[in-house]
Amino acid sequence: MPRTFPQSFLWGAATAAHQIEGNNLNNDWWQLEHTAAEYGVQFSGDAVDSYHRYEEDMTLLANAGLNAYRFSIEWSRIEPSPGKFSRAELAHYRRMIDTANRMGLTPVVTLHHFTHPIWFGENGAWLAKDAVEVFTRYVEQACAILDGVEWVCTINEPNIVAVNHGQQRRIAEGKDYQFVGAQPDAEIGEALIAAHRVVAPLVREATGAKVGWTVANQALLPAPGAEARHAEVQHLWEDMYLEPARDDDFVGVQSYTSQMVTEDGVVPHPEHPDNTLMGWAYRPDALGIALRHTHAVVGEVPILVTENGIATADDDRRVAYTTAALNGLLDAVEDGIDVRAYLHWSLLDNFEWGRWEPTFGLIAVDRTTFERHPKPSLAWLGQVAKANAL
Ligand code: GCO
Repeated sequence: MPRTFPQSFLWGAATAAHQIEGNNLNNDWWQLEHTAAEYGVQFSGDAVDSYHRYEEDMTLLANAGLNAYRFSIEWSRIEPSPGKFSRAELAHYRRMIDTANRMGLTPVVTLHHFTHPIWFGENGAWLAKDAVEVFTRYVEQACAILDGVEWVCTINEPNIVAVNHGQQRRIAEGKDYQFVGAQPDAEIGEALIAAHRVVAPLVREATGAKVGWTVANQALLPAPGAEARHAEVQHLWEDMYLEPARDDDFVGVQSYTSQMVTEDGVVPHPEHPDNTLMGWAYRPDALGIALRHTHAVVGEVPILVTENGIATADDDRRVAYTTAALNGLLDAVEDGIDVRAYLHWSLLDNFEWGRWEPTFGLIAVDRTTFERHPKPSLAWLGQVAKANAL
């Protein structure tokens, strides 16, 4: 018996500007790529040139039978210097929204996906006294192009932003980069929460969109005896970011794997040596755990799965992983959890933040010619979407 998904379910794929556009010369990641070669960081360069090829990318998605596309707009293009906004770039992103709508793809638009303008970083990034004000000024300008957009995400994975920027802060303070055991910097986290609390109602009022943010969920499970430590880590890594979502129109769940919490903190599950190209355990059951935990914290706020996927060169494994994850999603729905969307990470093989090897895409890209090569998993996901059943 096929298992069916809720009515009007959104089926799509997700991307982020810096990972696919190419030549985001003016953001902090571009800067990092060009200063952190010693850590083996690779360049985004032209990425997969989706800045110019977004129409082709959306066509592939829509023709496969999917009905939604999550993408981000790039702050550093829109506000190349403080308070100076580029009408041309705003118009570019408006064209993307119009293109998606024309193709029957519901756009899910992210305002901040990991990158900020270099000048914002030089001013102290999220710890600057005026960070919230400066971010709000950008968001106000972005609202002008969001007319008719139904779903807007303010900040992608604030909990991971708090890890990454916490590292930058450590380095600035003369401490070493922490390869193991890095945790979210709670002070940066508080600044991100403050920003979200200001801009979410503003976007809601200006555009009528449903507004929320998307939280990385690691399906954290306690090692025997480490329950108290687990509760602390759960708060620091996820719950402090989920709690503000109780006031929102939706929350995004982003799930890839499960991790364990011991007295030493977050560690990989020892019993899962079966790794992916990210070095993460193969745990498609993580999505069900993530949905249940998120629901327990946010209550009746609707949930969108805004990212879920696997880095693998074996496309059959991608289908197997996604099938198992979707069964976990259906179990959660059967238990009364309000899940409205499944947006697969990712539409395209892309720049995985310093690395090109982990391929998450439903579509492969030849990085010399930029030719797109859809993988069988794209057609498969399209069939599931069209049937709205598994
Ligand atoms: C993330 C991201 C993506 C990553 C993906 C795989 O939010 O971490 O939104 O940018 O590429 O999660 O690591």
